[in-house]
Amino acid sequence: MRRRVLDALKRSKSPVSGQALADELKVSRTAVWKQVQKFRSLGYDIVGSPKIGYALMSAPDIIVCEELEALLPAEFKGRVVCADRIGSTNDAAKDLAAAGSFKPVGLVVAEEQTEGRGRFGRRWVSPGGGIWMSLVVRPQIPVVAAGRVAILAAVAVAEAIAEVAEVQAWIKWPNDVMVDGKKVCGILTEMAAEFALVEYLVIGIGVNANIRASKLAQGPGVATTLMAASGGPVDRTALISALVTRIVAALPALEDGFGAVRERWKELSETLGRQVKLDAGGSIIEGRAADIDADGALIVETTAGERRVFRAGEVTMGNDDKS
Ligand code: BT5
Repeated sequence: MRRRVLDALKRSKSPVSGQALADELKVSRTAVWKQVQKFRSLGYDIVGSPKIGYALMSAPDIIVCEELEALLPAEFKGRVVCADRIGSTNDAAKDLAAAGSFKPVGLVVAEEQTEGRGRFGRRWVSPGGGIWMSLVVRPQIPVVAAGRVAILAAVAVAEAIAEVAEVQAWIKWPNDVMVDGKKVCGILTEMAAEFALVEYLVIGIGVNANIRASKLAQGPGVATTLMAASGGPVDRTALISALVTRIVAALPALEDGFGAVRERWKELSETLGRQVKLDAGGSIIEGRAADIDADGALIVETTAGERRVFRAGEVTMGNDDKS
């Protein structure tokens, strides 16, 4: 019910009377009025007059947990945690998953992170206006196949950004999502395993959504935000729901049919085919990024003519065109 009043107002180009809303949603006019009041208290600017009806003038840029939950697949019901400020959503999600709460799935979302983490313990800048979230999933896969999740998640994020923010996003190996050649999203996947099987995976995703680029302080040319790229704020709730829905729908491909996900990753890749410098734990390898293997490892053809496989590392791209 909650969401339906808002959806009806969002859909309508002109004001809608309380009676029309009540008829459409098969509830009383008082119930409609109560919902309108609730949304107003959350910052939605809904004007209303008895003669003309209700009209939604503007929506606040906040993530309302109930609203988000209503957009997610059914298994998320009661398993979405929203916080204003948190250390790291990955840590919170891990705690909940380890305590057995997030079964079969779960999601933690925060408006701000004070201890946001990147790979190798690096700091992830997470001011208000971004999307800082961690998704817990429990695919029945061996630990060796877990690398595929990063590939699948990067594809889901790039596609969800294209769908919701309407900007073209590319993937930089292993799992950065780039817009206009700058980083707009980072993904940090962590896992708990028992013997050689995955117990749960925490997919941490940070998207610079509605943040002023100056707040990122990553230096010009390095990071960007969706707001800067698309010229206006994006609907963060819609983006979270689009990417979570895509990831969950694609999970069966971890076990069967991963080839299609890999092909999609390759189409969206801005790394493959380029001259790269790869920093693999201190040693620098130069060559052409030739392919990714079935588990998401990068295959580089070195200048010495060798083919080498890298599971982790840092890529810097050369200035050649991707062609
Ligand atoms: C990543 O690491 O790109 C993974 C980032 C994952 C963040 C999410 S947010 C939700 C969840 N909770 C967490 O605590 N983490 C996850 P890496 O590839 O190591 O990149 C880190 C580097 O990116 C830093 O050293 C900076 O140079 C740069 N950086 C930091 N904050 C950034 C931002 N907001 N946008 C773009 N680049 C950033």
